[in-house]
Amino acid sequence: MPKISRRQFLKLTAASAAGVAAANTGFFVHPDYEALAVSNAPEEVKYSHCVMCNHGPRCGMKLIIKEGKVYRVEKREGYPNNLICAKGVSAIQELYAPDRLLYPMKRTTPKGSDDPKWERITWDEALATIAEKLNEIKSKYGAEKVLFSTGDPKEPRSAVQRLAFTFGSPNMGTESSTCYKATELATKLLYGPEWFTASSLATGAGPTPGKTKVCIIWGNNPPWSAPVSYNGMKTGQESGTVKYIVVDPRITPTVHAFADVHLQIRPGTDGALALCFANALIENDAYDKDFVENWTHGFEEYAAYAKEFTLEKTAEICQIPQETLKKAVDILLTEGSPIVCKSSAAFPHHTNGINNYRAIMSLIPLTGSLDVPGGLKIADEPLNFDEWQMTFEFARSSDLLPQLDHLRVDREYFPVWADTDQQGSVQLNRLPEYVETGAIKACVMFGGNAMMWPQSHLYQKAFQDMEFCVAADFYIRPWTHNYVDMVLPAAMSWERSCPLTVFGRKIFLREPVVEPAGEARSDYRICCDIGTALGYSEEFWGGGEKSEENCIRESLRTLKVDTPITYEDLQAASPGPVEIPLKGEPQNKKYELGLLRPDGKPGFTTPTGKVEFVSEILREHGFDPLPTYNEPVQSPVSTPDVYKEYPLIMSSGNRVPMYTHSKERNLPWLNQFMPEPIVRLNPEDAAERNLKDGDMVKLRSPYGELTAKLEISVMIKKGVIDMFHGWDKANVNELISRDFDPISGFPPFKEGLCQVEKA
Ligand SMILES: Nc1nc2c(c(=O)[nH]1)N[C@H]1C(S)=C(S)[C@@H](COP(=O)(O)OP(=O)(O)OC[C@H]3O[C@@H](n4cnc5c(=O)[nH]c(N)nc54)[C@H](O)[C@@H]3O)O[C@H]1N2
Ligand SMILES: Nc1nc2c(c(=O)[nH]1)N[C@H]1C(S)=C(S)[C@@H](COP(=O)(O)OP(=O)(O)OC[C@H]3O[C@@H](n4cnc5c(=O)[nH]c(N)nc54)[C@H](O)[C@@H]3O)O[C@H]1N2
Ligand code: SF4
Ligand SMILES: [Mo]
Repeated sequence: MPKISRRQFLKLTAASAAGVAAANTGFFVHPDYEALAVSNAPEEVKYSHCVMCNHGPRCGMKLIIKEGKVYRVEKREGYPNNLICAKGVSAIQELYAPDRLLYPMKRTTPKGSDDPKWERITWDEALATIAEKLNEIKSKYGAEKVLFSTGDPKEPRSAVQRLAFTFGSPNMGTESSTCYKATELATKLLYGPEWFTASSLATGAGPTPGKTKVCIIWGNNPPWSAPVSYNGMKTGQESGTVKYIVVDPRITPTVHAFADVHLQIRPGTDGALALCFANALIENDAYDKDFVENWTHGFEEYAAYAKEFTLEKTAEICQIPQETLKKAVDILLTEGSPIVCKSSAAFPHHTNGINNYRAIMSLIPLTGSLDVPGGLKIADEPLNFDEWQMTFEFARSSDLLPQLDHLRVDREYFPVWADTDQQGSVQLNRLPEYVETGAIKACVMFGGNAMMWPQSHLYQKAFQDMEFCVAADFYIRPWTHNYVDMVLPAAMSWERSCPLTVFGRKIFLREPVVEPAGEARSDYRICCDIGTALGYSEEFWGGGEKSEENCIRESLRTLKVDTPITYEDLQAASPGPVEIPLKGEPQNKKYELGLLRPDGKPGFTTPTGKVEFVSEILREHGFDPLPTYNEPVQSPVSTPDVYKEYPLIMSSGNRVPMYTHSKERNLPWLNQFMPEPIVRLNPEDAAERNLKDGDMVKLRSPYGELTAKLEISVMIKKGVIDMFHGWDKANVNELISRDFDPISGFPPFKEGLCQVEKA
């Protein structure tokens, strides 16, 4: 039975103030493990899914329940994703953790003080206070001054959008301010702002067995960050016909599992590498002339620019040996197309992130690999679901948002983002400025985390300076909640039924498998309760216990399908799905068939109607329209003076298998694998500094410093450090600059400069 140290246990139980569950034993595994193990109570089987990573894969789970408690987690056969990793099994500890938030609480000391002295309040009091404060701000300053937000938890999004837009604020922002949306934006600049095409191409895809010739994996390590997608990629590999190029500054499990060639690149220089590949393909006549001639815009300019990126120059920029680079180029030239690029939502964490990514993704049209078998496929007949699985109509982004769009808080800072966003997801990274200028005065957040951002203290101050701030979460997280006025207990995945669980064309009903802990309520119910308290009873069905069912019914009512699907249909099919068949056959080359544009004409939704190597949207906004390669804002090349004092490149937030962002440090089953923050350094860099494995080291940047334990590893490229984010007492984001990518507003999490020395 796993044990936790006395220190960890004290940490867990320290939070057991009123409203937080008390620990029952010193070795926290499961509150009733021993009793349930010998209990003769009948076992019930129920079905749900896991949201322990980022509400992304949603691996199916068969749950064994005894005496009303989840006792065992098993694989859910027949579910689209049915892998269960260590984090998935630990969802039991997440559910029953002794420090779970159980009741609404209001603070009784000023915001920002070390101890908010939380006081339990009733839901009635909480809802009345929220309604009074928000309505007061609305009448004094305007509804748009209230920000609605979600963090990495994606599932609450649609309900929070519905709440924001009904209230009259277009200012709903998500963690996608640092994740995914930049890949989507780069894709929109290539293919046009229409969301369905962009979202199906944004992060690329793995190979199709027997069809794909080359798969280039750019900065993505799925064995640790997405085991489900790793399994899929393995299947592609089994055909034996795909060649893999892996581009990563670290020697990851992905490199071991796949790479025919590993390009151990200097962080932030991928744009140069992609342009070098483009140049080689063009110079050797190995590109798709037909596609380029008929369906693309700006080829001549792009080809002329790419010419600058010779093998020699690129090897130097990217710090890759020229012979290794040549091997990769030879694979591209000899294997032919279609190719696929597989990347990740976190890839553009660079000051030149958008343009690096545009350069990468331009290789798809250049090689004629768009929407052909074995290439990057565009979704067939996409359903009108919002990104997080209620309909656009449910989220009210189709009817209310367009009328509110002019009140967006981000347009002045990030106009390309604002102009191409159809869903209502404002860029949040300038939150300190929004609050400082009075553009935002209050916030309602669901699963927010102030440590998500570079120089987190500015965001903590922003929450603190607002007139009112309320947060719904599973736990009280001091690094965020010390700066808010009120916390609300949110129900976890197994305790709730919203949103609908959609995989492609399969819709599953998720029935709650246990009662919510304490007075926790699901995010959908909380939104309906707040909406009702604000005076929108009709839009939120009066809130209350039937809120989730009402939300599901509304989503199904607004689902655009020939044969309507009802709640009862889903119940009857459960635990299986209701599947919506395609009307026609899956299509290739949908741009030829007029399936990508609202007017039904062939082509794309870009200003020119073609794939834009040279972006007219960027030109219109005064940016260089080419996928230009720019050095990171701080780098050995662009700031040699800073580099003298900080001679290491800081790569932060590369995923570790046992944690998701700031979560799960309170779960003993996971915490034992990495009980404290570590900084990884190459053996040569460590030797130069006289450092030993396990030394406590100081990590410094021009912006701050922290202390962590050193792990010496050949995994990381010489000259680069590797540190995970989300550590309360060693928050690497305090060391990162706020030099945002000027197009996407994304922070440079993976390219700044730093130094490591003995603590
Ligand atoms: N330095 C650095 N910083 C980074 C990154 C990096 O690579 N490097 N990555 C960025 C990326 S890609 C992302 S996505 C963000 C992470 O985004 P964050 O929002 O920072 O993610 P988490 O730390 O998971 O915090 C989520 C919070 O939501 C709560 N929560 C979880 N599920 C639910 C739910 O269903 N309902 C409610 N109400 N609450 C819930 C959790 O308890 C937790 O407090 O971080 C970004 N920050
Ligand atoms: N266990 C776990 N899983 C997660 C998460 C988590 O926190 N924990 N977070 C989830 C979220 S929100 C996201 S967005 C995804 C992220 O998923 P991924 O982006 O796949 O995350 P990583 O596994 O860190 O892979 C990124 C790889 O990029 C490399 N890299 C860093 N800088 C550069 C660069 O400049 N160029 C190139 N070519 N490579 C670079 C790193 O060395 C690393 O191996 O993971 C999701 N899954
Ligand atoms: S990969 Fe692991 S943490 Fe993520 S959904 Fe699946 S089981 Fe849960
Ligand atoms: Mo992310």
